[in-house]
Amino acid sequence: MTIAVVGATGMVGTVLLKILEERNFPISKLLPVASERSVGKEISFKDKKYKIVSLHDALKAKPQLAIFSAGGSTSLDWAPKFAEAGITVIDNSSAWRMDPDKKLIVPEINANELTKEDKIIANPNCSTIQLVMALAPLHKKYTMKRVVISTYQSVSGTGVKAVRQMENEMTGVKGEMAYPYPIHKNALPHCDVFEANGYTKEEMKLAREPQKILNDRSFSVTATAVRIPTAGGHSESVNVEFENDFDLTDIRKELHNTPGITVQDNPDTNTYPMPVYAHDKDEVFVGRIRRDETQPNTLNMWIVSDNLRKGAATNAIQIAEYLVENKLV
Ligand code: A2P
Ligand code: 11C
Repeated sequence: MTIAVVGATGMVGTVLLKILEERNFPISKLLPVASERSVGKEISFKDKKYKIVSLHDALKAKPQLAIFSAGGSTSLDWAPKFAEAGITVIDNSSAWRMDPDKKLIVPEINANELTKEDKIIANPNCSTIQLVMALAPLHKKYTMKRVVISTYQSVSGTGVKAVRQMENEMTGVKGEMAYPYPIHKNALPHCDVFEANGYTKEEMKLAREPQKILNDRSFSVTATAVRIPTAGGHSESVNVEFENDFDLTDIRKELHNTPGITVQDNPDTNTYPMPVYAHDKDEVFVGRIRRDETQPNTLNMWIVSDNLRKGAATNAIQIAEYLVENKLV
């Protein structure tokens, strides 16, 4: 099929192209799209060179599928135009996630909601995807009441400018700042912009998106999102209170049996998930699984995943694969 990748020169776009190639996604024609600044430049895909095209030209070419990862405003402006032309859009921005008419999909959890009529499909936020991957099987079995999460997020989630800021600071080079403060040797309790309630937008994505994905508003999530000077993935410290009691062995077994999850949990051998290990992998890694001894039916765990892969590109491509396999596109 003909597929457009919008934001092909960006942090997520580059990984999207790499994973489309790795998974041998059925592509007869690729349309790499970026801003007017990049039109005409070349990118490589499967040993061939492709010229970057504009959004206008990509729309005119009428691909069957377009994966957008070029920021919220590009998606707000252009996804409806593509959809009106009959093109199915998988959107990686936050633009459509909480729109009641759009589905928010993590394929392992709710791909079965998708139909041919879904023309704009939202990909959840990176920190949400790895969280719900671990919560979904446990919620099914023990029923969650409340989740308290603190994140330790990679600079790659902010984009190319932030990765460059960290590298410049590490090597003592003066350059453009993506953050209001240095990130090297620092931790910023500030991911995305602040909202009126004092939380950041990233924290509110973590509060709202899991309820929509799990189609259940009976549990709540409260979050603190922190940017740390790491590049390979996001980490999360998660405390979950359930309605029902659990056995730790069963929790490990549930997670172990969940496709897409790898349990790394052995204090005797210092085995636990870390961004350096999760980097460039598609799984969600879970460890430090232990009972919260201060409260009944409550669990602590540590979740790590590559935010550019399962947190963004891999999840979007899994949605595309589901659409193709089920003839929905
Ligand atoms: P460009 O490289 O031409 O700026 P990141 O999230 O890593 O910053 O990348 C953002 C991606 O979105 C890049 O590929 C960027 O292209 C693309 N992009 C930004 N603005 C637009 C726009 N108005 N139309 C199309 N693509 C855009
Ligand atoms: C971060 N979660 O790491 C962001 C990146 O809503 O898609 C992705 C922003 C989004 O800051």
